[in-house]
Amino acid sequence: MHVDCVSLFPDMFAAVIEHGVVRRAHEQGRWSLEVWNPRDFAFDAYRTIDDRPYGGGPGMVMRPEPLARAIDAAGAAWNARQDAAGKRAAGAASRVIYLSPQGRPLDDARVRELVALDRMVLLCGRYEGVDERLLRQTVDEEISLGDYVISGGELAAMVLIDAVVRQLPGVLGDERSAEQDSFNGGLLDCPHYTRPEVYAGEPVPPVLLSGNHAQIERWRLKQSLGRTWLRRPELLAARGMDARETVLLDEFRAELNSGSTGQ
Ligand code: 9WO
Repeated sequence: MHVDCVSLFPDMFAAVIEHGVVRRAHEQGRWSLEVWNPRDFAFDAYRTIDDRPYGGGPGMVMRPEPLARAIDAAGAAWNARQDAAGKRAAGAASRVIYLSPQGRPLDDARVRELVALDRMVLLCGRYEGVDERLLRQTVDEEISLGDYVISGGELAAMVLIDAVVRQLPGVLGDERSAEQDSFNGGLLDCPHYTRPEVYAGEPVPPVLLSGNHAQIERWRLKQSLGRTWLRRPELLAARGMDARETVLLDEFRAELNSGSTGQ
């Protein structure tokens, strides 16, 4: 996977190159990153990348031409590399993605589809946003991470990079990747505990100390179902439950009413 980011703040992307699982995958060549600064593609005397909004109002809007040139330059560099590797004819899959609250909400299913791309171009807006004509003509897809505004698209782009890169083949260990299969099967994660056995008067649920792996697996699934039912009922409705899961969720509800945290 190759990622081209178009951003006025190239240095921000050190955050994703320099840390953790995503850094290791980068070092191993599983993905590559190039950042393109629209400032370098602004050719008027003042190298303007933004201007006042037509119709008036506060703030500034990013001009389309420097963004289009930056995106084109990224595409040309990619094509040249593909040609050099003799891969051009194969027809690689690329998408130009704009990160904004107007986009389609990102979920695990879409992340898994993006993993199949050879290349993503992530357009990072600043100020009040990007000229609509650039979005219409050049952007394939608009993605939102949620219903809130942040100061620019960079942090959202890095969240997307992290979510996609950790799903690339071989990036997470084998045991993790099996368990990571499809967002814990469409359920929220179960609670986790580590040492000490009693913390601030609260013990670890005894079943986790029992060594009975079938019972532990059963308890974890019950907790996942219960938490999803309590916190994100729409996820449960979207996914449905089999007979065993229905029994487990009934047990969770009964234990909730009796105040038991138990087995
Ligand atoms: C800025 C602003 C200032 C005053 C009044 C209204 C305003 N709206 C915005 C705004 O939405 N700016 C955006 C900043 C322009 C596009 C890039 N920016 C952005 C992306 N903010 N939040 C995101 C984002 C991306 C993905 N998922 C959630 C939020």
